[in-house]
This record gives sequence, structure tokens and C-alpha cells, in this order.
Amino acid sequence: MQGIAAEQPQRTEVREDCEQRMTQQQDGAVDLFTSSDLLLADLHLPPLPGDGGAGPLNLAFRRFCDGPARQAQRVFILGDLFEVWVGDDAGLVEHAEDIAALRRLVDAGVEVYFQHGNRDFIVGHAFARATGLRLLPDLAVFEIAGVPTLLAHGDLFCTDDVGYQRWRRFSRNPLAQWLYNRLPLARRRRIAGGLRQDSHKQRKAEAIMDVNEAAIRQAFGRAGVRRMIHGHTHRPAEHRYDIGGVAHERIVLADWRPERLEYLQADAQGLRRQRLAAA
Ligand SMILES: [Mn+2]
Repeated sequence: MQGIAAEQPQRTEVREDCEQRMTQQQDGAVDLFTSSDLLLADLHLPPLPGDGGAGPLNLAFRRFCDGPARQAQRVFILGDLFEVWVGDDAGLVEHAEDIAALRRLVDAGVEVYFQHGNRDFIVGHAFARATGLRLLPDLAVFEIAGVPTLLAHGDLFCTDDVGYQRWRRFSRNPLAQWLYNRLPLARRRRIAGGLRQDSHKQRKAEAIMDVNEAAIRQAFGRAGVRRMIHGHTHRPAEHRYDIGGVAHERIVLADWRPERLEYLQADAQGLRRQRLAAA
């Protein structure tokens, strides 16, 4: 309820901002409806016991929420915010401080959106209520820097990993999730731990899977867009495609490391990679 009180003055500010922009627009200075957005993915924040301790990535994320994110109108977290998520019940406790930082950001009037990653695919509505952010479907189109843009975590495009895609379909099944959420916490942790070990073993054997180019072209076609932004592969890059004579663009977000706390800023000037200053 605190959130509603905090949101109202923000709406007025946004309106004033738009009016101001309209005035500027008449001078041809500013693109009218381009908002300032920040996009990030693959922070892989580790869960920590509720003793007030925190790792460098957790602390960096809180600095991000209390710092540069406050200047944005929208923040898009494209999955794998958390290294592991065994359920909202445990996650809300283990990540209480990370969640409080998100809540402060939302209460300050910033719209925050979240897509599920392959690590935190079980994030649910209790997390959304606690933070005030909005859960997005796996594929979502938003106008980013004035361009309709497909947003995704990215694991859906790694279709060469047939075993993973099979697991993905099963694990995203609402009935499977309903059953999992009813298991005792210790059992859920064992299952999650086993899955992570499997994926580590697999990665050593096959090297990290990248996206499948046919899946990318198909996703562009289905979404009807010429730009997409995703994470997951930990291979930050800008890829350009010529599809039927039309230029398309795929931007891969960087995963977070203590020495590279990177996010994408999108506004009237376009897109650029930014780094959070070290503490
Ligand atoms: Mn991922």
C-alpha cells in the first residue's frame, strides 16, 4: 500500500516530463515517447543465509537498484537474476535484502519487469507481490529506444541442446511446477542441486551452447520485429542479420561478474552498454 502512495506523485512527474518533452519536440529536439530503460540479465545472485551477509554481486545489485536504476522509467531483468530459486517461500527469505532493494526501486516509481531464466524459472507470484515487479512471458515485445524489440532470456533459442529443451518443456509445465512446489524444501533443494551438477558436467563436455541461428530467424519472424535483446549465453555481442534484404539486430547482454557489472541503457540516443561503478 506504501507502493500506491509512492506511485501517484511519480505519475504526475511522468506527465510533466511528457509535457516538457512535447514542448521540446516542437523545437525538434527530443523524441517524444522514448523512455529511458535499463536492461540486464544473468546476475546469478547467490542465495545467502539470512544473517546479514552478502556477496559482491548481491551488494552490486542493491547499488544498481538504489543508484542508476532510479533514473530509469523501466528496468527489464531478462532472467537468471538468481543463481538458484527453489521456491518463493525460501527465496523470499534467502534474498530478503535483494528483494527489499527491488521494492525500494518500484516504490520510487520505476516500472520493473522480470522474465524467467533457466535458473529462476520457478519464481512466482509471491515474489512479484513482494517486489511489486511484473512477470513477463518468455517472449515479450516492447518498444525499446523507439524500436519494437523482442525480449527473452535466450535459452529458448538454444535448440541444439535437445535434452535441455525437453527438460525445459517439462519444468515449465504448470502441473510439474505445482507438484514441485508442494515437495518439502529439503527435497526441492536436492533436486535443484542435482540439476545444477548435471548442467555443469554437460557444459564441460560440450562447451556452452550458443543459440541456434534458425531458431533466431524464426523468432524474428514470429514476433514481427527487427531487433531482439536476450541474455543466457554469457556471450555479450551485437549480431547483425540480413533477413530477406532487411537488417535485423540481436543484442546479447553480459552476465554479471564482480569486475564487469554491465547493463544496457536504452533511450532517445539509442542503446549503449553501461557499467556499474565498483563500490
Ligand atoms: Mn540462463
